[in-house]
Amino acid sequence: MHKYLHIIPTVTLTALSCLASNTAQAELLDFNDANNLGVSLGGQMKWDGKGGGQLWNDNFNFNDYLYFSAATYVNSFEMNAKPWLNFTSVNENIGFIDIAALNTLGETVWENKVDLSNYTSWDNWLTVSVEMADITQLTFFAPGVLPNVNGFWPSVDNMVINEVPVPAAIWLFGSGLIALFGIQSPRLRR
Ligand SMILES: [Ca+2]
Ligand SMILES: [Ca+2]
Repeated sequence: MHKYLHIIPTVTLTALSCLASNTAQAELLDFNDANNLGVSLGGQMKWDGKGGGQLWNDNFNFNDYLYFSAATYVNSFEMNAKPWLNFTSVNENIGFIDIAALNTLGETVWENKVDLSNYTSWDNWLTVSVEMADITQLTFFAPGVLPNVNGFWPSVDNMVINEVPVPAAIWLFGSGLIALFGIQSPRLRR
């Protein structure tokens, strides 16, 4: 037996299992059903059905949280400056909100300052890209305190989770196939 031959089944099986498990779990959380959100809400994060069903950050002087029941690959989510369809308030001061993603160890592994000034129309949402693995919590920092000192109630919708980027999966699978044929071919030519 070729000295590298034992690696082939391992590499191929690893690639296949990565593809199978990750693509199978890819999921869109549309938050349309209050009883089946796919996340737990903390702080002042709330749900509202006006406009389709979305989460919104109540009380701009306190942080809000989303929790996953298990470590999750977070791809992206959408945000709007309004908490629900046709919302108006004289107290609005729309602007920035800081967001962080924490891993299973409670470490902040991703941070972003989001400007929602141009996202006040219900048919215009900002896609926030995260693309981080092993996430258990998203923190939406209070926009009403330093450093932003804005006052508004932004909403969150259409979160994509567990969708591992396709190029990486194909590369893994491809490398398994190359190993398979690359090592076997000299013997076949004899
Ligand atoms: Ca929705
Ligand atoms: Ca809040």
